[in-house]
Amino acid sequence: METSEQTQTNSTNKSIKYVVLGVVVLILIIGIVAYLLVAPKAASPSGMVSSDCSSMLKRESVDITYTKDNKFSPGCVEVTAGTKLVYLNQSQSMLQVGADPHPIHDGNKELSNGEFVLEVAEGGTASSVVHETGTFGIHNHLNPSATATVVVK
Ligand SMILES: [Cu+2]
Repeated sequence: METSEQTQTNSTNKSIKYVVLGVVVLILIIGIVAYLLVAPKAASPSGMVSSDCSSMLKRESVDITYTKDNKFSPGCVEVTAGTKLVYLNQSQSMLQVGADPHPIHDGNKELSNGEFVLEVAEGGTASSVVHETGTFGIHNHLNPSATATVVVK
């Protein structure tokens, strides 16, 4: 037989269980919503092309500048197959353009003129012609967090 004290303890345990269950469900819902908000952005460099990709179709050559603050500009560019990409290094250090992924660079080496890295001295330029269509990533091998996307159509 249960005493009234035990009955009270049991019902308190039950309410604690419901509260814990509620918190767990709430955390799951927040997690799913956060994932849905973040996932499309995370997928954009390799998968979908975001709408802020600069369209520079049907040009003979397209400039990609490596800026003073060590970023590629534009960070995403759409070009037509056969376009010459001209890398301009305006930073204070050597730029080594490498095809993603770092550090193995076994992506589309057309972006680095067939080389493991395409070196661009400070203030200098280097170029490479792209033919293969698709969405490709590049980075500065000496500063791999600096990346850009080239969409070849
Ligand atoms: Cu690299």
